[in-house]
Amino acid sequence: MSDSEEETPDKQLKIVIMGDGASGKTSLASRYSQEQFGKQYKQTIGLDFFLKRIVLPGNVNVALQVWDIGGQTLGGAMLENYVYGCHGALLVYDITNHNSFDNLEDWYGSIKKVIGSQRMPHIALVGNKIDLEHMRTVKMEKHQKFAQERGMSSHFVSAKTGDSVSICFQKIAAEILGIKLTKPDIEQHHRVVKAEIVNYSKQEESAARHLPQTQTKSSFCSLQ
Ligand code: G3D
Ligand code: MG
Repeated sequence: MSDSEEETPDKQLKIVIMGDGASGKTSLASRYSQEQFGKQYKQTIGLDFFLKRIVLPGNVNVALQVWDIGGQTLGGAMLENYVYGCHGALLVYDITNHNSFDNLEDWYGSIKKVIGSQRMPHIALVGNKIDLEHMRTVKMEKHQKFAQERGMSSHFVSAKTGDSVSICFQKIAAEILGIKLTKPDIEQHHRVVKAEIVNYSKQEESAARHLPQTQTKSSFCSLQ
């Protein structure tokens, strides 16, 4: 609403990021805000939000007001203010931390409580830290079931690598506004994360012979 805004966006959406501590909420907000503005995301006490302008198909200008609930915990006194009037909520968990997934039921409940009899906002289930896929403890089916049962949209991201972060917000905004994203729209936002596929069974021996010991060790990750 400030006078300094040159162009009035067609729509303004309030999106809140919720979930357990250490699930990666701030990292996600930071990753998303930096990619557009190249500015350092600042964590402040109390109100943590930034504005991001995006354009959706049909030339719809959208200002996304993204709120990071910061250190707010379940049942926190300020939670109501964060959730109030939001159009969308991201329920974020860490795919390597089952507890953070289990607690989403309560986070979901806290939104319901604030919203009361009013229309529920769009809720997105976001599994973060997919760069740590080998350490995943929350099964994909559990994630899908949770989302389906509550009519939530479903996303997997890595705030660390940036994988699927931008498209996650784009999809959520589009869904709230009832705008359909085409395949090219989606592809445009997909950040390609390069991964080297190495056939260890064949290369292990030659790698061990040709590389210094430390380098050989770092090429392996443990699969569970
Ligand atoms: P929060 O805001 O939900 O409390 P943070 O979570 O954004 O502070 O992140 C908590 C920790 O998880 C941080 O590690 C952060 O670097 C890490 N993290 C966040 N997102 C990802 C991710 O996608 N992949 C990986 N591998 N780590 C992630 P530290 O060590 O700083 O506590
Ligand atoms: Mg945080």
